[in-house]
Amino acid sequence: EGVQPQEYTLIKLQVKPPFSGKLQALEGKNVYLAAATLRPETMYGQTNLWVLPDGEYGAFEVNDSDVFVVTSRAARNLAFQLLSRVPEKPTRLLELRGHDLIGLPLIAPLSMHQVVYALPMLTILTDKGTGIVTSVPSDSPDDYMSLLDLKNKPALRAKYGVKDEWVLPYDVIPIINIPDIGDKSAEVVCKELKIKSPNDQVLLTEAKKRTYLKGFTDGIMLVGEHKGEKVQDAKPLIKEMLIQSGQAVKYSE
Ligand code: A2H
Repeated sequence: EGVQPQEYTLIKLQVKPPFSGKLQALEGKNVYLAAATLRPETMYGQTNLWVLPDGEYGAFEVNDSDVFVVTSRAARNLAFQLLSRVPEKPTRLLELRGHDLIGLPLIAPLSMHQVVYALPMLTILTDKGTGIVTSVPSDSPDDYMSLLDLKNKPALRAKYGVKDEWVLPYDVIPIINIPDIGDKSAEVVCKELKIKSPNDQVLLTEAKKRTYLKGFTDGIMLVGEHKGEKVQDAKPLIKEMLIQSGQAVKYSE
């Protein structure tokens, strides 16, 4: 972890009731998978959510009605920022593994889809953010490669119990234009660099370098309330709107 605190936006993806499996114990509550992002303006392009299959998560009480699913590490940090009822000890209602979360149907703020699904990503770090990552394959090379891998490999889907209908109907959605790159910058750059796998860290680091800063400095919104505006200008406005409307919260670590 760096010396400077990183301010993330936690996007609240709500689990659609009725609940099944372990989550049945939470029936009647609003349960959110809380995904840490640095790019709240990209939420229009969400196609799914990522969890680490072997990751250790918990369902933590925020208040009488709301529950956040995050790693225990994130819950401890969040306790001081948000789960303030008993700041020193967040109340864990359920212990969960990533495997328990795969396939959950979710309502994702700003997404063009009525429902998106929680899917496995093997490169998630458990010591960063909440261990839950929302997927925007148009603008994130990591998300693009992980989604492509699941789409291309029936055996990979079978290994993690992923149904075709959670993955195959979800195509990359253009949401930001980067002059000189195009409308789906992550896809364009992953193809240019001929990246073959979500584990190709060296090339993915290069892909992120080529897209991330340019997306911020030169990007133009193609969708939403700030269509036609610069990403730089739209980003803080979209972030504030998500927070004010209760669809996101701030989180620093
Ligand atoms: B970003 P930084 Cl569109 N493990 O959100 C792996 N990756 C994680 C993570 C974890 N535990 N927690 C968060 N992240 C991802 C959107 C996005 C992101 C776009 C483009 C680039 C991008 C949609 N996914 O990040 O190391 C999250 O993905 C490029 C770095 O703290 C989060 O923002 O700088 C970003 O990494 C935080 O990374």
